[in-house]
Amino acid sequence: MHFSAVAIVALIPAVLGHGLIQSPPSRPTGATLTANCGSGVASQINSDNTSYVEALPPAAAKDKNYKPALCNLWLCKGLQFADNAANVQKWTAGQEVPIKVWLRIPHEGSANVSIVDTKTNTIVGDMLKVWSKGYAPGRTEKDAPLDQKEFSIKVPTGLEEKCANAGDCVLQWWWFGTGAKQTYESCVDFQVVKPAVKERAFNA
Ligand SMILES: *[C@@H]1O[C@H](CO)[C@@H](O)[C@H](O)[C@H]1NC(C)=O
Ligand SMILES: *[C@@H]1O[C@H](CO)[C@@H](O)[C@H](O)[C@H]1NC(C)=O
Ligand SMILES: [Cu+2]
Repeated sequence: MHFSAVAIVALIPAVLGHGLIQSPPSRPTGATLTANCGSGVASQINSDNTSYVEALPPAAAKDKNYKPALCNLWLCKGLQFADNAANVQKWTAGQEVPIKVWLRIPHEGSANVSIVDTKTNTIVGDMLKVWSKGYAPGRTEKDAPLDQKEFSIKVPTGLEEKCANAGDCVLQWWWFGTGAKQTYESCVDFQVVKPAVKERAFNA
């Protein structure tokens, strides 16, 4: 067609996406996303669920079904707890949780993993993982060091109240490609449960 080769190459990063948490299962799209964020946002994520956040606000702004009070595009890309309610992880303090990230297309930059209070969109406690630079270098997924794609986090102590109810907290992976100036977010839903052993001792 009449696209130049340069234009086509420039289009690829916008069309193909970038990354998400593959395991444990991260928030997918669903009926609640469409209801709260609108079908423009939903169809963007449906066409590429690893796509970047910056493309979403313009899509939402055009959509009369976008409800900013229920859809924060900068928290889990607007993906909704109700669409992931079947995949709530049950964790205990101190547990090591293996995480697997799909870095579909690398864009070197920074990344981190933290627990976020979904009501206030604030980070709870310390970052669980930080790559302040050098995250996702190279051109294909295999260029990225294995420990950027497969790592584990330790569930902090003291979240048994704050994160007792599914949906109140998420584990969020956040990556910013410095050159591309694109942000990627992916969230795991979990609840922190009290260890069974302790409860038995307490009741005795
Ligand atoms: C993302 O899309 C891929 C197909 O491209 C699918 O296999 C995967 O389950 C999806 N993941 C999420 C979290 O939506
Ligand atoms: C976490 O990562 C995001 C994206 O790279 C970045 O904007 C933010 O400043 C980081 N925060 C910390 C404390 O590393
Ligand atoms: Cu890109």
